[in-house]
Amino acid sequence: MLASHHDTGSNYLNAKKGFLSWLFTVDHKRIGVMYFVAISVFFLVGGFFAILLRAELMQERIVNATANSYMISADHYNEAFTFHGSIMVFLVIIPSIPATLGNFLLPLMIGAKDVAFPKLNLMSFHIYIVGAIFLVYTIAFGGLDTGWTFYTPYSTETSTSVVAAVFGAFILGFSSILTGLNFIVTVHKMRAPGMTWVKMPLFVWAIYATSVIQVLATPVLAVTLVLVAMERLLGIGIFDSSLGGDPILFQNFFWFYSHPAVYIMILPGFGVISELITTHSRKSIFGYKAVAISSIGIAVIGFFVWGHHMFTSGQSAFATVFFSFLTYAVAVPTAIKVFSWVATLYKGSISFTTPMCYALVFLFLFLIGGLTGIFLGAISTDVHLHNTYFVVAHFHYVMMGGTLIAWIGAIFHWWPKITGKKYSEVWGRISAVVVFLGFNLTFFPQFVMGTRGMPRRYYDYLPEYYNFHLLSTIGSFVLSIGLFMVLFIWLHSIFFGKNETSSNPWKAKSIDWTDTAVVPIEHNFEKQPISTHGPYDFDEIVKPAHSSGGH
Ligand code: HEM
Ligand SMILES: [Cu+2]
Repeated sequence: MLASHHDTGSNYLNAKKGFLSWLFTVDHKRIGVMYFVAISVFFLVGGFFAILLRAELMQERIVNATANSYMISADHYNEAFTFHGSIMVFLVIIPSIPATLGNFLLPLMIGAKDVAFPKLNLMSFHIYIVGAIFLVYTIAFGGLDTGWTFYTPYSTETSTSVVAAVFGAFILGFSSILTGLNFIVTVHKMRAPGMTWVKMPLFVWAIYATSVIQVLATPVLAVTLVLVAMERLLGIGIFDSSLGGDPILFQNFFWFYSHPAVYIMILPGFGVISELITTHSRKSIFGYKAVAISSIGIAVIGFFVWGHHMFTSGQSAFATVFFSFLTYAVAVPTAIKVFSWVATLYKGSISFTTPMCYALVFLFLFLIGGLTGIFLGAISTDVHLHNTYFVVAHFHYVMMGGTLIAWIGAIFHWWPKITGKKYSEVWGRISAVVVFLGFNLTFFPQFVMGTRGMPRRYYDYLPEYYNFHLLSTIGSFVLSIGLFMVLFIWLHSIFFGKNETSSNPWKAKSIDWTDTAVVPIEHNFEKQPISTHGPYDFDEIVKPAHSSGGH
């Protein structure tokens, strides 16, 4: 029973009962929880394929091998990395923070009863599930072997289920667009009295900037994917050069969405980190306005750098220089954030809680991920590194080391608010260490072998890369152990964890903690909250009361 000391015991979790009361809820918190469950399941599916890939790559080169001498054949290897990539990008990383925590927290943080359009919000979730079914359908029927990027001309020629997959991604795009619209209107129209733009928590700024990109960029992907399907079904000659089309046009379209999309992935992570670092070091954020505005800066400049994915695609020299320059420009607002977090930590009263540990893991890994992006943004080095494992390592450091780690840290941070339960702090910290070690062991060797020329997306390789692949595979096993620990901590907390008794165990200052019950009630607040101070006005240095739970 989830009860608190200052309410009647009724909260959003127990207000209504039964499976259907969840499936058709319009409560933004329940919708957030449903996304959380769905995304976690897809993460397990995507992770399964990752382990399959790593297991194959652990196999030493077989002399005089045929494609079928290996654990998985060359063709199945192509399918495995396509499933892994598309599931992780479209079903996990893009929706991860916005759909789960954005939904759960946005109204709570700005003191609103719900998002602006609750029914539309529910619809976005249902659309997400339908899109996911189409994408996952290809695993069982017809396969998919194009890579998550669906590059033409291969995607218009292969015999696998490209149409179903792009249709799935098309549908998922609508979920993303509608969620973004909903959040934009919510931030503009639903803020509590007194909550000016500069009093909004930085997570809200980040979700806002993300939503703008979602609304502006996603339609381009949708149209592109429709064109791929049309090309396959009708041969209209958009991308096929024999019909007068241009396959490079696809790359321009695709990256016009997909580079902004990497900021859809990382900006919410940035938002999370600003919350975790301030709360767990009892410090106001260093340079609030700079951090807030840099999110918008990243969102805007991020639209003009897509050509850095095409340095070697025959792009003009002028375009190449132009895109390289802008790529450096986008690194500036990113660096502003990193400096600001470090300055916030400086002389803070840091408590090494599980969320803080994950925030530190994020800082370390994202720094490596971001800095290696600079090597890729420089034309002379990218010509060598493009399509090698260096790129694979780069984007895993930013997408997994960044977004996913932030997501896990955030779930730990808001766990008491979401579930009303405590979790094991000790095991939480241990999991952060195991994930950190496993992650670096998996992906750091990939930088090294990438610089030495190991190409990406190959099921086999020359003997000189064997040691790197072996290390990487061992690392992936360690990483899996760490992630399963996280899963068990959460499950253990749900079934055996002690009830949380404080409505604000971390002594945070934002409305989501200060004005809600231990577990928020159905319409969030007993009475309309009024914003009287900034989200990081920690007046006294206090150690959080929440220290340990169910161990
Ligand atoms: C912080 C500054 C960053 C810079 C300067 C940067 C730069 C680049 C460049 C130039 C490439 C193309 C490399 C090539 O294919 O040869 C690239 C690839 C990539 N980056 Fe970044 N990046 C940055 C951050 C990020 C972030 C935050 C994410 C995601 C959260 C991300 C995700 C990716 C992905 C997914 C690819 C590879 C796509 C593919 O070919 O499959 N990057 N990055
Ligand atoms: Cu990019």
